[in-house]
Amino acid sequence: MLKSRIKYHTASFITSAPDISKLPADAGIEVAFAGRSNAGKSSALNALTDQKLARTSKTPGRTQLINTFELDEEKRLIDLPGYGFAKVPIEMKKKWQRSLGEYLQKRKSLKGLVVLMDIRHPLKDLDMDLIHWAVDSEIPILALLTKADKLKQGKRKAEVLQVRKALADLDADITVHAFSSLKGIGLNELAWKLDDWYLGPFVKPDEQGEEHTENNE
Ligand SMILES: Nc1nc2c(ncn2[C@@H]2O[C@H](COP(=O)(O)OP(=O)(O)OP(=O)(O)O)[C@@H](O)[C@H]2O)c(=O)[nH]1
Ligand SMILES: [Mg+2]
Repeated sequence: MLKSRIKYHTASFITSAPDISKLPADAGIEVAFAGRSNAGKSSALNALTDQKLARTSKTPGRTQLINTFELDEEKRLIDLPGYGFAKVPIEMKKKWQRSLGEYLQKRKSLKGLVVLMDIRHPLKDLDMDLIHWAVDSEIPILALLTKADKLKQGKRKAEVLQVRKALADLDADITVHAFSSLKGIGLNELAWKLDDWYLGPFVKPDEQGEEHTENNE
């Protein structure tokens, strides 16, 4: 059971949009899952919601529509089509790159981007393009290094540290965690970050109403 403030298992499918212009109205708060095809976006959404909401596949490039889900009227989750799939015609790739950039730049309700990268080969050129667009648009990022179950713990930790170090140079709001839909690694961290994006930072009950005095000396 997830220890989150929002009950992610209540998510339900709203619509599949063929492109950005057909998405639901740009209101409320939206969090999108993006990454290379086969990175594990749909699997992560299914693990988070504990449902078979998003179609997963062994064939990369499976999710070509933008699938949208809602937690309530004000909160949406978006499963974006994967990029970088070799067999997609170049024109389609360019079209998708353009609309992805446009989405990140123009979508007002987009309050957080989950970037999923296979822990065994993170930070490819297209991942960096995506991360740069989000940083330029001041959208906070949660980078999940997926399929962490494929690595032993030592190597897993080393990869996380390396990615953290590489992204620290951007001086942006970016958090990095190891993740596995299969083993539940990083699932609470994902839910907590989404809680923060949807509801604002968590304040412990005993801290409520108290002034922050640390910097007031
Ligand atoms: N070992 C392992 N395999 C995973 C994990 N997450 C996903 N996979 C596998 O990776 C493949 C792709 O997963 P998807 O969730 O469909 O990936 P996607 O990013 O949605 O792919 P597209 O929609 O094609 O862009 C499937 O065969 C999954 O079973 C994981 O945590 N561990
Ligand atoms: Mg998918």
